[in-house]
Amino acid sequence: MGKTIRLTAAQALVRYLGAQMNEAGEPFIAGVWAIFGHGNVAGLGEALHGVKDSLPTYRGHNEQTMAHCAIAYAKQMCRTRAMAVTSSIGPGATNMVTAAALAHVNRLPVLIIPGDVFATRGPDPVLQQIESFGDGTVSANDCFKPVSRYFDRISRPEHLLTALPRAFRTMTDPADCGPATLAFCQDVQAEAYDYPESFFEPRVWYQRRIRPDEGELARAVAAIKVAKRPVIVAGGGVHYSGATDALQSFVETHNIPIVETQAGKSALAWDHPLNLGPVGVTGGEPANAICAEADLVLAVGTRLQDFTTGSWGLFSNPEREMVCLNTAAYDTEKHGAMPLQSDAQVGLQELGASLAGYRAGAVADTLKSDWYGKVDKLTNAPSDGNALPTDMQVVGAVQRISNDNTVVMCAAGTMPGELHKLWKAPRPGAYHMEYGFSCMGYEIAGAMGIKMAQPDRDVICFTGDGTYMMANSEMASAAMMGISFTVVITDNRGFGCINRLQMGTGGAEFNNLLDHAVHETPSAIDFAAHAAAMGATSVKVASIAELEGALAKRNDIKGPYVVVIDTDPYPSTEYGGTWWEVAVPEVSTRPAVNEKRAAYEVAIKERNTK
Ligand SMILES: Cc1ncc(C[n+]2csc(CCOP(=O)(O)OP(=O)(O)O)c2C)c(N)n1
Ligand SMILES: [Mg+2]
Repeated sequence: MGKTIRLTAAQALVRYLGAQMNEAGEPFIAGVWAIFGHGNVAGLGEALHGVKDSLPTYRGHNEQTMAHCAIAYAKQMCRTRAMAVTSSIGPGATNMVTAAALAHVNRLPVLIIPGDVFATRGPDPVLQQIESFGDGTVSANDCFKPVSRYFDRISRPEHLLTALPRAFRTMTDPADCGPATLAFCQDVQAEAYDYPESFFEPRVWYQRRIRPDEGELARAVAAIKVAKRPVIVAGGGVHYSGATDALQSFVETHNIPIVETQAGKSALAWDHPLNLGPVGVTGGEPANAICAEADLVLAVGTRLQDFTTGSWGLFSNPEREMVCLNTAAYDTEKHGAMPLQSDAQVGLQELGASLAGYRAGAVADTLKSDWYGKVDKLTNAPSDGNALPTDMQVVGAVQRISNDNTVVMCAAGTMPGELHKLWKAPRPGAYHMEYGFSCMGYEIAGAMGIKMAQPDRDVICFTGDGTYMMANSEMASAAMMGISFTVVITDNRGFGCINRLQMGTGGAEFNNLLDHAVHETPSAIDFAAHAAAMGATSVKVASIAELEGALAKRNDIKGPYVVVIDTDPYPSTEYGGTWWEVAVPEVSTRPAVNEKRAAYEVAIKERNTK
């Protein structure tokens, strides 16, 4: 037997984390976000202190948002690095369940280490312990099971010998990628064991690049070769695979236009002639027109969620074939698609080699110029002295002060749709949108994670008042750690996008805008003062011109910089878009609802007969 080393399980875990490398020779786990409690302070906390110079520990303010920061970091790093997040048992742990779900939906790596109850059960029930009457093995951490790609409970020190490699395999496997949760029993963290020294030898986790199966490739090639009007739907997998160059050379060789999902946006520069821009419910007219007519849809690295497919109403050519190129087998057969399981980069290269000589027909270039003419009109609209600015004008102001180094980010509210439609992303990675879970409260922590991933980038976060109110406390972490990014708060005094959706489904305006909510005193939140209280530099501006002026100063400011502007909750970009299925009540006493229900039934029928 080889040499062993006596360590507590917590010491073993942190030592193992430090030895896991990515292909570039960097530690795969860049740092650990931690909020301690009785479930992790003595065990894991003490162990983390021992390695703090090589594996930094960061102190957050909320477990969910610490995890959002970690997830945004991994997304911006295209999954080549990740962070760990640890909490105590009970509420600290369950606070991370939402973030785990976010990482699960978006296929992003994060190592979640909640403390767990005593494996010995000696002191049961401990503070914060859930007691299941019918199952002695259940703890609060069982909530992570459906939202983790790998879940394990470390109830003996030697469990780490199998659990940790599985967790890393999961986080570094492009197909399985997602959150790995190791629920770490409090007593086990502190328990010593003779670990084999070989367990801690440095290990490199290489990105697996699955090559296409010959038969799948041949069938996909045959389908593409006969296509007259093919289109590529570029998803997040294009970025994660590092396939943006491969995509560009593929489309240029074969003259195939691309359209971009929220996660795929910036796969090609916005002004590349073959980039027809945003697709789907938050998409533009060029992309949606080409998708409606396409006889072949090549979906690359996309989960094909409803915002992309227009609830499967968009790809409406009756002759249409769909090929799903995806590293995850699960995604390759959606909606009867022809599977092409492969890494995006390698898959595009191999498809390209087999398609030699194939070129699709020309795409009308007026589609794009018409669209961007409309975009510019909205984003550059002159201020109407009396009216509140629109969110589109805010996008325009930010676009004008941005440059090639800027990364814009967002997750929920009005802005994801506006940015998808209107933002002109100049290069891959310039657009970071969490629209798999579209989780309110991702933004501020996420912006911090992006800046930690790419300290030289100019990170600009868009957030509505609603999502700011849901989770903002990592602003204080960013201020404390001197992490610089810009936050644009569009304050329309409520949940503007949901209010519009409510009206769009025949509903009465109710419980979304603050004025329409039960209140005694009208809500008037001073966001600039609030952000300043947490250590941010902040300013409230009264116009689009002032917004531009304030944003132009952002490079001189250290730490988070918050610019607040009041906007009109009602207008949004009406151009573009496509049907989105939102269920409307079948019976109602309100005529507006009945009218929308009738339209809904027509739309479903149309979709189902395509
Ligand atoms: C955690 C969470 N809760 C609820 C929702 C549903 N939702 C999506 S956007 C939104 C309102 C966002 O309001 P705000 O941030 O002010 O953006 P606005 O549309 O007003 O610009 C709500 C409630 C969500 N996406 N995430
Ligand atoms: Mg709002």
